[in-house]
Amino acid sequence: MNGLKWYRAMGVGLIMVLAMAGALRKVHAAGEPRVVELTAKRFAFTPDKITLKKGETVTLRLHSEDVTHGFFMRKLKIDTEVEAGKTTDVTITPETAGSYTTICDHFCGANHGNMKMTIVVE
Ligand SMILES: [Cu+2]
Repeated sequence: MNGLKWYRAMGVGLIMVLAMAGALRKVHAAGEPRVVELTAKRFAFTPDKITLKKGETVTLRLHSEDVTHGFFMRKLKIDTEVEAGKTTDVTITPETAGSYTTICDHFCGANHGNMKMTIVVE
């Protein structure tokens, strides 16, 4: 094989590898759960009510705008915290329809006990 052919073969090979990598990335993106963005700030979650589909895997992406907050709902297997100014992901697949009250279980101030939101599964 002379030098020119070798370079051409390498070029074709490289293009094929890049094309395959691109195709794989697309497949992966299609399989990723839907993301629902939530914000925690003394003493509320925004939005304060979301509706999810039974059996659908979703990622709840919670951002704290002020201090550390908790995010807890045992039946939905949600038990996490989000630090001040940071974002935490929790991925769930709700299996039972109903209305679930999700609370902040990390003391964040005087009205902490009223900090809750509703997750409806239907
Ligand atoms: Cu809180």
